[in-house]
Amino acid sequence: MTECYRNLILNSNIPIVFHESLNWNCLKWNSYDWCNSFQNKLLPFRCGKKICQKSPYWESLCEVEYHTMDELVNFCNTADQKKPNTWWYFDYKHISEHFNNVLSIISWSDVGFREKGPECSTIWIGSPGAHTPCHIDTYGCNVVAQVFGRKRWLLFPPTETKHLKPTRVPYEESSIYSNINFSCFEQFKDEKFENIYVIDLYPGDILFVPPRWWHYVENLSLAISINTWISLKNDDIYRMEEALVRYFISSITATLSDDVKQILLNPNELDIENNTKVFDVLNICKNRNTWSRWKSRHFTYLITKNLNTSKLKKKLALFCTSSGIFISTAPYISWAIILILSYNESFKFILNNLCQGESLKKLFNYLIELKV
Ligand SMILES: O=C(O)CCC(=O)C(=O)O
Repeated sequence: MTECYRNLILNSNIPIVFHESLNWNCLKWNSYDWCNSFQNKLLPFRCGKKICQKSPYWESLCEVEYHTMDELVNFCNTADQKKPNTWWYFDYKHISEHFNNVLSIISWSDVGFREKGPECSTIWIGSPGAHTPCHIDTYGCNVVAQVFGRKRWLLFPPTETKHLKPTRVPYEESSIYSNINFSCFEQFKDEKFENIYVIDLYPGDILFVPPRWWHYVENLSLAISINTWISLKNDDIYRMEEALVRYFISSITATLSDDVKQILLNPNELDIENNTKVFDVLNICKNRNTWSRWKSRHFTYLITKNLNTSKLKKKLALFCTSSGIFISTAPYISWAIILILSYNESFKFILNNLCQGESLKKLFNYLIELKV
């Protein structure tokens, strides 16, 4: 049976819900059992307001407050009277960093992923109304276990990207967000989606989210879910492309005003100038040979077809073979692209298309089409 889950998950390009399929012990726990297992630990909760505004309630707008699990349970029991318009979310937390004592409740081998230890899991605990704005995750696919309470998922296939108003350029560790505020019905009731899946999860349910499906997620009650991401073959290529985009975008925006940055940048990653992670990723990709798989597909094409400067060509060719040289030649690449973009009215168009998740590949293809 567990192999059956695995095969279905790895071969599906639509979401799958396995109802009441988990048999983890914690499914028998009530809210007090959960409180006991967290032992009065103070947890950082993202705190938001249930307000109907035009844009999504970005994670960076939320204040962080520290509370225990007991306080969360009390808050959920009394919030309606005391603070009707607020929610708390302890979200996207690596479980092993916070609760080593609850690791034993998790077994991904029950769903066919024996290679995934409990430590490869993230936990999401929140009050009713706590939510994650609509986005896609750039890498992997997602297996979600609903262990307590009820949670609603709105899921959209990648073909809906055109209707979801992606916000911005994706780069390393990015998710790509939609500009639509799904926590407020008024803001999306007039949008025309061809495909939308509404899935309510109950304790014991398992949800599979295929790669690059958009999702908006909201707690319908005090709810706890635990998930793990399954890596996919092309993740390292996407990771590398995003790292390069991050590098380009940080160069492009370095001298811009904060107002312009607000428009161009991922609201959750305004620290774009911090590029240390980029080089870590590029080095890992170099070690895994991602460079050779990628450069032959896109980069040499860019060099030969588009950048007709022999000096630059030489430098770019060097760039392809050594990440050490990458560091010194990368500004050239950035500036070449900035130059091209700044003379081209399609700048905005290109950035918008970058937002649609194909990152550099798209940029390069557009440059080729535009014959710049
Ligand atoms: O449960 C949530 O609030 C969001 C989950 C999510 O975005 C994910 O697992 O990728």
